[in-house]
Amino acid sequence: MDALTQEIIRVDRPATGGKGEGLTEQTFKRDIIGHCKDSDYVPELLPGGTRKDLKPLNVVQPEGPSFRITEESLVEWQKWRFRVAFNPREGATIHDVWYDGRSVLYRLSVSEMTVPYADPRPPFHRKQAFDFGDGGGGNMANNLSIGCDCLGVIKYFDAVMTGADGTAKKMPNAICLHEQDNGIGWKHSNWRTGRAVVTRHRELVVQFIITLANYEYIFAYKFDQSGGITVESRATGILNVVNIDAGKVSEYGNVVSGGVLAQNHQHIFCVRIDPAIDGPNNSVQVEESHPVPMNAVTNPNGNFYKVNTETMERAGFFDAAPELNRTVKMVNPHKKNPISQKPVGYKFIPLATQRLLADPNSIQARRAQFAQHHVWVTKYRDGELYAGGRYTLQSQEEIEGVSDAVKRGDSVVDTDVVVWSTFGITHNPRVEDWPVMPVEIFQLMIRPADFFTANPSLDVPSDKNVSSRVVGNDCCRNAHI
Ligand SMILES: [Cu+2]
Repeated sequence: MDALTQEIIRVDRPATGGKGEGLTEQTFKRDIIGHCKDSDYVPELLPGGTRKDLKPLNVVQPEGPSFRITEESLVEWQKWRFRVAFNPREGATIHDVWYDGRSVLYRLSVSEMTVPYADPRPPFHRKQAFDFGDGGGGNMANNLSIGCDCLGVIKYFDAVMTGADGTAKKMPNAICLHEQDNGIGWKHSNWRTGRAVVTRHRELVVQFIITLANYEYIFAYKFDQSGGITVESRATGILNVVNIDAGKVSEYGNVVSGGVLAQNHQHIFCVRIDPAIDGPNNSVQVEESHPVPMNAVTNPNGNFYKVNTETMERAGFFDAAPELNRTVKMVNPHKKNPISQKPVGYKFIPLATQRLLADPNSIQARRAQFAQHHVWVTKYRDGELYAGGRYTLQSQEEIEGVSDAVKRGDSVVDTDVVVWSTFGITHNPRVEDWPVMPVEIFQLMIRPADFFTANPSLDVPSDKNVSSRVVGNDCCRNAHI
């Protein structure tokens, strides 16, 4: 359609064929949905209803939560202290993170994500979402509801958005904050004395959820008692699908239900980390563990491996290397750990997930340079927050995203550095992803590395949880072991 004259210029009928049929062949029957089946996920529409063997599992905090919120956005929880903010583009962002009076991060955010589809048939070759740049992680945020999206004692943060007419609009419950138990934190049983000491791994979770058309993404910033920060992303919702003729299969995706072709695609996220390890001026080290050939003098038994640490001099990019355990360390070069003599820092191991698959000359690849490498290191610049550039909607290429920032070639030694971590999933859909997809979980684990002088969670109490109890006899009468 010509948007100006509102005139229809052409009608395209997408191909619906299977393997071996051309990109534009018109193979469909007149009744194009006759072979499609009902696909429901709403409980009252399920033919068999929901399962009946679940008992309640309550999260009870009789004395209330251990966190404290003041000045609207200042969160204090045990030794952590940070601020929570919200904006239309990125959704929830974390600012000014301190642990026990020491600065850790200046800002933490989900910067961008892209979802390119791999079906070459027109018009599907155009399918590529930039969820934060196109729709807005904040614009599309859900109104979270108690007892469903978060369990336990919940603090909700409202957001204020700008309406299309420029007026301020309150978006209630856009972010939730709660504590959760994530299994064991640390444990040791002394075999000499028989004494076991065990602590729980409690986390403080800042969560927001976005719905972008068919998909849902659940993002969580999780702070733990050992000084760790985990950025978690969960993909769920409904696959983006197209029609396929009855009985056919396709090399462009998987048939997940009658007449339903779920096309192959990728989801590639980028998390922006602006560290402030004991102050704003930091450096980035890349640590690798290399095998060493057997050698009569230095490695006579062949078991030695060497750890190489290099400081990045200039802005640049590199990729995950699980074969070298490649690790990114954000360090303060002026402050040494008194025990290890190494600079204090925080580290993460880039997730070794597949990078963007589209041909480097394709529009998909040109629009998403950030998705072509796992780690980007840049020097801070005001307003430089978006990995895929500020304007992604109908873009032809990535402008002023991380790849342009790196091209400046700034020195990144002992300065205000920014580290960008790209990871994701190559999603070749399964039948089990239909009609609604079980969550696919990613976790970027940012951990202290010689920042403290010992395990910071040593002083977590190992108190017994008094509301836990042994299963009663009546419950397991029919169990056979
Ligand atoms: Cu997917």
